[in-house]
Amino acid sequence: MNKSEDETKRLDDLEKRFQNLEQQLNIQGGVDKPEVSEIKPKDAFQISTFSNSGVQAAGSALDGNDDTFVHTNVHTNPWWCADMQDVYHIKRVVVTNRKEGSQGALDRATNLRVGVSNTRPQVGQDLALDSYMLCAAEPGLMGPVGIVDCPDGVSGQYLIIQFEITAHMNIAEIKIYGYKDKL
Ligand SMILES: [Ca+2]
Repeated sequence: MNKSEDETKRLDDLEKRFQNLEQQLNIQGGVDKPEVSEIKPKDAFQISTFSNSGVQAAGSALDGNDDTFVHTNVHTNPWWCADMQDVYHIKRVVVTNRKEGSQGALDRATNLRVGVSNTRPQVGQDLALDSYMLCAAEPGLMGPVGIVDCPDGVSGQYLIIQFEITAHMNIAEIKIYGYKDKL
């Protein structure tokens, strides 16, 4: 084998190794960006449910109907939580406020906080502001719709919505977007 043949063989080997590597990455999805889609939790709960009506339970924020809303008792920093049943990376959360109601009800959505945890919050118990991983905190009135985008690394099984205010909590809908790690 002369020098030129030797060089050709070396380049061929390199190309084969590169192709193998490419195939492996494609199989593992390593070159693809993760696909973000809507996460649809089946289970939700909240610190308490206002006793006047059973239809204001936590699941009212996941029923796809902007006319139904959750309603807690008055708490300092009331919270709502969805159990996503698995660990997800959260990219975006859309919170729709209740449409109408008693005077000032819309203003209960003040100082929105969105976060995740791998520890299930306990119904009936306060949730400390520093007890979960924060996606975003939005000071002031949320308005009709609050949209928060999470930085990379926000992941967990439980999606938490909290308002830093002493009031009832009323939200009509929560939509969660993210992705799960590939196996
Ligand atoms: Ca609803």
